[in-house]
Amino acid sequence: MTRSFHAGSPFDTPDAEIAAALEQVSIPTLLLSLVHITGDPRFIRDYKQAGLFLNEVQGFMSEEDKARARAEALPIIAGYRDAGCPVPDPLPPELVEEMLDWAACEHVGEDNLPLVLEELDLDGVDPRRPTALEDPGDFHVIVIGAGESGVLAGVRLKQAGINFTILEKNSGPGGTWWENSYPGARVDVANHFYCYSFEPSNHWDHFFAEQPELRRYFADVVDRHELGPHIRFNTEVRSLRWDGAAWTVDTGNGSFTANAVITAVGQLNRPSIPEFPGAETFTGPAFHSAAWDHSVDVTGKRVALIGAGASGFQIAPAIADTVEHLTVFQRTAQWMFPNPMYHEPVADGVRWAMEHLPYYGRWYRFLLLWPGADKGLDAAIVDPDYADQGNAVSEINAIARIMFTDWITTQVGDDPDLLAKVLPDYPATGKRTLQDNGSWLNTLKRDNVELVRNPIERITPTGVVTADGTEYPADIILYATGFRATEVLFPMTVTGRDGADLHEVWGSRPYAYRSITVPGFPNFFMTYGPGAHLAHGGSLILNSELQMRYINQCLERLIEKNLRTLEPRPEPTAEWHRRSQEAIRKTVWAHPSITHSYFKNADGEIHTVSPWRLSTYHAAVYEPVWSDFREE
Ligand code: N01
Repeated sequence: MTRSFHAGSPFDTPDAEIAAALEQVSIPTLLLSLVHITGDPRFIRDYKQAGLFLNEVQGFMSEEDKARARAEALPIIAGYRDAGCPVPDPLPPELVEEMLDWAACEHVGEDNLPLVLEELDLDGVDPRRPTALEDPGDFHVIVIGAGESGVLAGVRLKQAGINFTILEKNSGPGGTWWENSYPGARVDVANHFYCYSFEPSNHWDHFFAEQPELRRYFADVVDRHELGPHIRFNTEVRSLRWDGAAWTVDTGNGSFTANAVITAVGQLNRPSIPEFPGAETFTGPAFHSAAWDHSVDVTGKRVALIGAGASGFQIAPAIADTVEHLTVFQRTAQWMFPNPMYHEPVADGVRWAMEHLPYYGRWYRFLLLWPGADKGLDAAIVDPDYADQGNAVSEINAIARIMFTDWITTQVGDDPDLLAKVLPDYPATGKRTLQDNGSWLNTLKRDNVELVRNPIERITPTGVVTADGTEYPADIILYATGFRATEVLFPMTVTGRDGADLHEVWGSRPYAYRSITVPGFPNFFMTYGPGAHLAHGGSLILNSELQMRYINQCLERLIEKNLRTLEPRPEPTAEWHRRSQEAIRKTVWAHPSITHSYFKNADGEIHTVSPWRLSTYHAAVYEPVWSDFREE
């Protein structure tokens, strides 16, 4: 039997080191691995988890049970080592399902199994990998962007044997993780889930990696898959035009032609800086969080931080102890999710287990996926029968509000002024909920930090003035004011059939059939397009993998049937858009109390966010319904 990566690599670790590692691992995950090593289901039947909650990976098990599990595990793992770490026999499907239910602390259910089993990938076959085409000919694909989804597109196109070129505006890969180098930048989805299913790095330094580590991860994937020769860096796409037979892609660095185009530009890429009157008169350095000017030293300076969404929330704690004074201008208070692991390093013992214990990494991924994905949607969907709609949209949503409120009030303590500023006035999870380990409120409580909730009126040469006339002096202004998230594909011009301009076709309401294709734009595919943003959780990498499998199938169809064009028909596209809009209006994100949110366009409508469970979207893009497409 060949050894799949997921089965763990052989080891000769001495008993004492194994015992030390077992002190650090997730015990539920260890027990699941023991079932694989021994084939004996008693390791899940003899132990019970008390529950599964996001970022709590010990199943709330008692200390006694955890100690018992470690004691049982040590001789079994030592025996496995002494036997040469043989690849465990596959487990019967019923037992895997029992393990899933045990790990989830609930019945995972038929609907979720296809997605979950794919993510587990116990067979180690990389189930989303495309089959290599027998004769791809000279069909050529342009991928726009070498961030998370562009690198993925490269991997999958290469595996399929399709010619491709990736055009990237930056001088290296990683997209968001290349650009966002501000102090404190780190991911807010746990990394053992926020990584490609087929490149499950076991080496993360942190559970929520900092930007340099993420940037390295994507560069490593590029190297391992030998994508370098396919990428043109420093090449920004300005426009693309369908000429009836092919796409012409214009960049600041030459023109390219392609049979098909895949956009992989993300939604959170183009900085948005509000037009505050007088901003141009400010005499000090002023820059956006995604374009951090590392030549500017904030040490000992008076810093105005405008915006406190996910980026500002990370910047403030990272710079507060070096600046002389920090003024944080926050328009809307944010809900925070308690996450004690947010800044925690991954212990050596955990890394050892990821590397060597069979399927430990796969089950750990599941422990992150299950509570971290569709559970968030449960709390976001409006229950029309819930009475107190101003406060919460459902009973679960109300419970989240109580929990988050408690997290905030306990930390603030006896400071009613601060509490009034930091407690949100809209239902929980109505905007992106931030991961928090207490660092935000600790920062706001510092003597050299002030949180301002009054609206900004103007900027002067020396500071920021709010609507009440107060001037806050500043040497540096940091704009952590987010991105042009609702302007999909901005600022590129995309011209399709008969000269149609995609942005004119869309207006302020971008749409796409299954978030990927648009009628009138043949052989044009989007990753992370309209309706693909995951506001409720999950990992965008997972979403991209599902989308890319679908795109690969479309390309395969074009090539193998020798088609000239493929595009969705208007009727199924309109139907998908109608259903998506109907669903999105019944979520907390559309709540009328939320006036500012990057999910909403200028009209207060939501077109970029997915209202679907991951399993629903998985089924929708598992394979194309060809009758929904027009082929030529
Ligand atoms: O952007 P944001 P971000 N006057 O749009 C404020 C991802 N991300 O860069 O809330 C005054 O969330 C705005 O105020 P309001 C993640 O998905 C991930 O912080 O609109 N203020 C808000 O405070 C995240 O959600 C990670 O009222 C103005 C801030 O600027 C997304 O990127 C890290 C204003 C913008 O917050 C974007 O996060 C960072 C105005 N005119 C980002 N206009 C991790 O993985 C805007 N604001 C950790």
